[in-house]
Amino acid sequence: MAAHSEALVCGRYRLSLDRPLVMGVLNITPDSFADGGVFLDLRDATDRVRQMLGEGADIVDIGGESTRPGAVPTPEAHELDRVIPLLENIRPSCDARGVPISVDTRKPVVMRAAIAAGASMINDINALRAPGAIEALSEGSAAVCLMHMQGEPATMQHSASYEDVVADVAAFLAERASACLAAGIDRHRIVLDPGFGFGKTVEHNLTLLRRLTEIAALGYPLLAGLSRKSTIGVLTGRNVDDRMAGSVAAALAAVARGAAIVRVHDVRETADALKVWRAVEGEQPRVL
Ligand code: HH2
Repeated sequence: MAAHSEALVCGRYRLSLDRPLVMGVLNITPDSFADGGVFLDLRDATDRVRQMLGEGADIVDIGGESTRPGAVPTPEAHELDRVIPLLENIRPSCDARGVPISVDTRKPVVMRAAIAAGASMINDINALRAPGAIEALSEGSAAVCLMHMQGEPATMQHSASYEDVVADVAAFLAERASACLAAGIDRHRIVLDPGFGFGKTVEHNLTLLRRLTEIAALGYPLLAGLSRKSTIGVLTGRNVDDRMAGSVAAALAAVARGAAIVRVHDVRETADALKVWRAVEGEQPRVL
């Protein structure tokens, strides 16, 4: 189980990492692999975020660009039009619950606009490699999730190859964390993510999951995003909308190997599974 005694500085929030946290995902896109087209309507998206808050989300992650394998990049203006109104809509409910909002984006303009509109975290699958991205984060106190990806979403699943996937991913993440530190981003604002499914075969993903403690040893909180991904589909033979149980199992496996945050579509089920998990691990259960 994650044993971080520290807290994550997340804008105006300090998230205690003494228990694993659930990050609820909502994509306001036509083409996301799990929920694409479901929450295009702003009201539906807002309602789903409120529902996730009730289900136990510790962080809400909203995205306006799909990065599934084969995805076509979203123009900046479209991404802003999707994300900022939703952010403004959900902010009062999130603030009332003390739940930080994360924005999943690779674009510095969107990062800056999101932070200005109240986002407390930027979740970047590109690990702040775009020109101007580190600068967008270096002022202020928003947290950043640096994720590993080999290649680009459009082609990343065509020829994934590594010397040693765990060592290669760890070296990349260590370099990106150092770049952030050098730019003045405090280490307590940094989260690392091995990027399950981003330029990785099923075997790469399983190896990373089995050896996640080696990435946790870098000393930063780890985020793991396996929810409904194709590896779960391959292992279970289930379609994307029928992968909840497999995803919960993967989330628990990640937490057992040091993940501090799990990024999931099924908030309620994951939060329940983690409650049982924590009770088994010795924490006093809250009797309902
Ligand atoms: N996975 C997805 C998107 N963003 N961010 C992090 N940090 N880690 C992940 O594993 C991760 C991520 C893909 O999932 P989803 O957002 O549901 O799909 P899409 O990219 O098609 O919108």
